[in-house]
Amino acid sequence: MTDWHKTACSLCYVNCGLEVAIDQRAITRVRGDKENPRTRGYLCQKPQRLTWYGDHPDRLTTPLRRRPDGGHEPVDWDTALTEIAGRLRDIRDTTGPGGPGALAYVGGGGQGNHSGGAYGNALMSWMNSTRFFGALSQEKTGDFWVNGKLFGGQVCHTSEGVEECDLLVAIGCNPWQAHGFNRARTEVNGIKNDPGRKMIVIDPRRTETADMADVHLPLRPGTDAYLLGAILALVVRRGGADEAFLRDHTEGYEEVADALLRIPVAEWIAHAEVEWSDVERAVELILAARAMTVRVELGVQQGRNSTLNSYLEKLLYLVTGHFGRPGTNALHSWLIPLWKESHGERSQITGFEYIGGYLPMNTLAEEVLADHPHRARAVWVDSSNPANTAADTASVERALAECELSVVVDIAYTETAALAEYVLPAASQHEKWEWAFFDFEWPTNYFQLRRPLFAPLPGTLVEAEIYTRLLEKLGALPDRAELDRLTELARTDRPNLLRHAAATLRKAPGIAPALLYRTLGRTLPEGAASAAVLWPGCHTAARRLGPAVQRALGTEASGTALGEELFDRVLRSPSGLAFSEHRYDEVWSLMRSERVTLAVPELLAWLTSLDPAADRRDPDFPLSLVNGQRRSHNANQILRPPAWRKSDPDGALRARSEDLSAAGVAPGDWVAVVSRTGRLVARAEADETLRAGQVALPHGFGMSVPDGRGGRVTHGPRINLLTDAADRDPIAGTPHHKDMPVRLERPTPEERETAQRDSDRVHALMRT
Ligand SMILES: Nc1nc2c(c(=O)[nH]1)N[C@H]1C(S)=C(S)[C@@H](COP(=O)(O)OP(=O)(O)OC[C@H]3O[C@@H](n4cnc5c(=O)[nH]c(N)nc54)[C@H](O)[C@@H]3O)O[C@H]1N2
Ligand SMILES: Nc1nc2c(c(=O)[nH]1)N[C@H]1C(S)=C(S)[C@@H](COP(=O)(O)OP(=O)(O)OC[C@H]3O[C@@H](n4cnc5c(=O)[nH]c(N)nc54)[C@H](O)[C@@H]3O)O[C@H]1N2
Ligand code: SF4
Ligand SMILES: [Mo]
Repeated sequence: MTDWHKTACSLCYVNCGLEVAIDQRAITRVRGDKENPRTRGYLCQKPQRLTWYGDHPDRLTTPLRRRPDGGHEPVDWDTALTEIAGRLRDIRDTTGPGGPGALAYVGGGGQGNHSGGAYGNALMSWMNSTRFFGALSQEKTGDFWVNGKLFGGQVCHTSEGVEECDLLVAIGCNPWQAHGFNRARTEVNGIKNDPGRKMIVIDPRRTETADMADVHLPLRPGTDAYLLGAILALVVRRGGADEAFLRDHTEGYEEVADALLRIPVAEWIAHAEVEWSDVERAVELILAARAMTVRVELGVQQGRNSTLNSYLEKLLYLVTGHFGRPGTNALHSWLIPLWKESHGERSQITGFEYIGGYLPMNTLAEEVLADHPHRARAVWVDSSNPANTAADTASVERALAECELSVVVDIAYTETAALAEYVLPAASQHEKWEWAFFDFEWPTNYFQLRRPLFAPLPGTLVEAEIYTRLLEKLGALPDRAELDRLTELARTDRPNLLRHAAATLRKAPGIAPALLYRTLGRTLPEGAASAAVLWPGCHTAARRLGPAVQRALGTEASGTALGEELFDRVLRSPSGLAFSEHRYDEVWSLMRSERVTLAVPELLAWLTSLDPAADRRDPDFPLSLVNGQRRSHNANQILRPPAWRKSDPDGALRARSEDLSAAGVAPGDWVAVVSRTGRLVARAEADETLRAGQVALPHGFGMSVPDGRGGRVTHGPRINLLTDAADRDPIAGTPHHKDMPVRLERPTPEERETAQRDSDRVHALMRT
């Protein structure tokens, strides 16, 4: 009989519940966990060889320190942490007042691991630094900014009612490959096979999802704001505004309507280069919908007019009143919000606003390299691989080389780790208690605290331990006697622990995570110490969401008792649990003022200033590159062994045949992709589902892997060599990864030879 162990998939942020069979340290079989209340047994094609996430030749097993020659040497944990602590202290002590602190922190969590982030916050607090960067700040911060304006808070995040909608409008996303919501393939299939349910897809490419849609609008890349503006104008003109909803729940509709009705609809639709009749049909479906939900992703968020797009897609469901009901968009509650609230603070170096606590990821290099008294002097990276994933690889590499201290916490020897001064090996997500805060559901919301499948790989530590040891070396934690006193109180009087710790925390509130880990953590069952940081979050959630938590847990407990019960239930639910169950009308209580502020002056001004005539492409770079397409076998930078790729072994450049032949390249040949910023060579593959003039490179390649003969070889394109970090959204700073101006060329003979040799080496690894 197979012994199945519960965990979750970490290959995308849906985090499907899994059951796995294991043999020693290997995962031998994977199936969906039917007891996971959120994903209910669902599984896509990606996690079958999940074992390779934590088991490959580049797995780190010892701290590393950079040698003068640029290579790394192993050092023991105590040496690494002592040296790093000394350097951090020096940097803190020599940083003048009035700035955002000298430490730039990148990451803090990936697709399935957010435990480390809480402890990283404690380090940042000790460093008096607020300079956070991360994946979210090159995709979602524009969305957060708009939410701040509409709903009164940047942590007012929206959800989609895909399961119950009768119209799904998917804009700039490809759920068939990228998921983004629960059970995506099942849900999309369900809509396709039900004549009463419809789907509109707005994507330049006829994606797998678009192919299943009732209406596909294959717009010209970068024209979403025009098309969405035109659709909104038509909907309003045809009586699609929900007057009762607007009157009861919103402010400022008149200004919005005024701007929408001035849109030159025909001109903007022509600019988007879609068929009038298709737009008509889409508008009819929207007008007829009983429950419409709008789903967006990177096609609009990393596209031109990114933050404006986020506003328009939200207006589409707000103006039509498809909000807060079954099958529509809504907000959602959180166990603990994944990001913070910002209040208009700005970087002194770039002028960009902090959004959700973050600065734009692609200003990291600027913050380090600036000739400015408040420049970032040290870079700390945890669970992120910016040397491959942040815009403009060359400048990121320069920033890592030129800063005074760089530290990477990862499970793998990544391209970023290779450049760091210190590398600290973390236990993998299968070797520790772990969780993600991607709880984005409404009206019922879920949380899963995963248990370890294996003990930490020898030489590695869980992040909680790494950061707490470092804070101890920095003298940030109280002495042993005080820790023992609080540990005993955690055992005997947990509900009042914060009161008992108040005096200690008053001196250094930022250390709370590490303090809880060293005290409450020691009292938790089965080594769940790092879950201690969830305890105050459970109390806050119980206070904020009271009745919704009571309903979800089926309890009448309230106040402190409810928080305690929630925490216990989290600890005791290996498949995850519903922690909140809302009534639909509670959506208003999640906003600051219970009303939506529809008119956002900055964005209405932006909309009004759109000008098709000024929206021209550079004739030197006439093609639009989707730089980072989600495909069947890519998963960010998480799975490194080449043999995992069951398809697309080289990470091909895809283009229509005519765009390849125009460049003198045949399918299967090597092709050079040239942008204003860089150049790379990729395998060419014909793909007639792309729009003419649109080409695509995959996300999730460019890893440098051991070639099995003592050398290293780069697997597939390092796509951010091409990205111009300055080609970005004016509000959120998000790079325009999904619409990058490029041209294709035939590679030089040397380029072709190198590419073929590397490919042969990678293919040899795939066979072994
Ligand atoms: N297989 C796989 N799944 C993943 C990931 C992965 O690496 N691999 N990564 C995960 C992560 S971190 C994220 S954020 C999500 C991203 O998920 P998605 O955003 O859904 O995926 P992408 O392929 O990046 O881009 C979506 C679509 O945008 C379209 N697009 C390009 N330009 C435009 C434009 O101008 N307008 C419009 N409307 N569309 C445009 C592209 O043709 C593409 O089909 O995927 C998650 N899931
Ligand atoms: N050109 C272009 N660039 C892009 C995108 C694009 O579409 N185009 N997409 C952007 C998007 S949406 C995203 S989300 C980012 C993703 O890019 P990143 O933020 O760099 O995140 P990941 O690629 O998910 O890398 C996760 C890292 O965490 C490590 N890791 C895994 N588990 C653990 C753990 O338990 N502990 C620790 N400490 N480390 C762990 C992995 O080894 C890996 O190095 O890329 C962005 N960059
Ligand atoms: S949808 Fe995402 S989380 Fe679920 S199995 Fe696939 S890759 Fe893993
Ligand atoms: Mo992402």
